[in-house]
Amino acid sequence: MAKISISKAALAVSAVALGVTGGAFAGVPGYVDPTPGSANFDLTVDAGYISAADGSVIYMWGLHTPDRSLMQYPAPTLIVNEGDEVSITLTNCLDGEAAAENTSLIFPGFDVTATGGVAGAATREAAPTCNAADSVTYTFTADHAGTFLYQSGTNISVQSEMGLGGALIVRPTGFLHRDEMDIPDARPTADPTVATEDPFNYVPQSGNQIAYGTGTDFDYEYLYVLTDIDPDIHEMVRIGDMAGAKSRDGKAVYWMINGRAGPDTFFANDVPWLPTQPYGSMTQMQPGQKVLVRTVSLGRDLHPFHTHGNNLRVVAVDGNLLSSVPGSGIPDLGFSDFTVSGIPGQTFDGVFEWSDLGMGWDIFDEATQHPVEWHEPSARTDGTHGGVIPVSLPGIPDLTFGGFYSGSPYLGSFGQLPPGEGGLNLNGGFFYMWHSHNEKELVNNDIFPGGMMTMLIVEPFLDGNGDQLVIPRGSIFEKTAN
Ligand SMILES: [Cu+2]
Repeated sequence: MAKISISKAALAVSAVALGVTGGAFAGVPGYVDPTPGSANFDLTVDAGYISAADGSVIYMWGLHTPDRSLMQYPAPTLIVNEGDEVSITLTNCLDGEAAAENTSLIFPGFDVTATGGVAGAATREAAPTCNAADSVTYTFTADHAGTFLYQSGTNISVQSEMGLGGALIVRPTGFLHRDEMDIPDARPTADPTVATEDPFNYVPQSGNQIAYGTGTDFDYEYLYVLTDIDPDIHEMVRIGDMAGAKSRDGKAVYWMINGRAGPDTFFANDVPWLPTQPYGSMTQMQPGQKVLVRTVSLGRDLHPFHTHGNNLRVVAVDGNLLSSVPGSGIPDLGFSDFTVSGIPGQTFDGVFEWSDLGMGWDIFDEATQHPVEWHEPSARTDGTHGGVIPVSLPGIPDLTFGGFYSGSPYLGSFGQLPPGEGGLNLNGGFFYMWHSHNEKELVNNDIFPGGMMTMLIVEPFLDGNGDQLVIPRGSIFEKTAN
């Protein structure tokens, strides 16, 4: 047993070093106005640089809130409540840049009033003076819940490419964060529906985590802002050749989730070595839980997005619940698919679920290893309780591993691996790649693997030390900037 402890400690060190765990998980980091009923934000446009995972550096235009001195990519995620009067003031600090020009913001799906600045083609624009006197304020009522995008409304083909776009989330009326996830109660219960070997029960925590209505409840939520980058356009803008930038058809060689190219997507939020790319996208859940996937497509390209491990059930598109009965909150017109297209300019919300049902063996290995593993009782209806893996695994010399294999087919377990293998799977979870199925987008400027790719980890209920493993909720990542 001592040997196992040592190897787990080594696993922990290497996984933390890679950033797979530790720090703030992905969730939906974003900004909220701390004043109840108020939704005021100040956004500044600045130039800056981001890093792609192949080591290249790309010139960007981005937005940031007052708590940050650097622009960020994508733009700050703004989180408001249904019914809020939203007010966003834009100040343009592109002064000094070779291609400095006016900029603006548009909020598709809302009836916006713009004041200040100068008239532009789509809305009022802020001149690049970095002077508050030239700022524009956009106000609108967040009159319906959902996942929305906002982006530049000026010279859009270039300014959107340069990074001026992000996500806006409107919480529905009645939304209430849960402090904790639904966890199995550590105390045995007398519930007769739970098998005697499994004396643990789920205890729903208070709260009302819904995306739209009662039929869109979730345990965790994650945001995926999908973008693509043609670095030649960025270089033209950097040297002041706006005519060249405007005339160029985008030819992306980088594809990003939340402003990062894989495998930087795995890192936690706010890692110090990516100061202008604060949002990770590593997705975590435990068997039986529901993950809300909010997807925002801000690039030029269509991305057929794969959620390995199970289908994604799409419940809303462009902030509209797919329901035949308006107001019911039930997405009865939703659809389930393994590949859902992220269409440029569109958002969609999907609910992802994963359980051991139908796996064909008991993923908890309760027959031999975890006689009282905490688990989701409802997933125990396929007759595999206590079942062993139904095939003989090949010998170790015949296997190829990769860093994410724990050495065991059982959740929360570790097996022997050859020296140098494994090491990135801290808790013995199951890793699934979530990615664009346009396979050319799985590169960083032709270097594989990378690009529009992240991971889902189905985590066990116990960590490598046998302690309860709690995945933090998105709520703890909300920041205030005003
Ligand atoms: Cu795939």
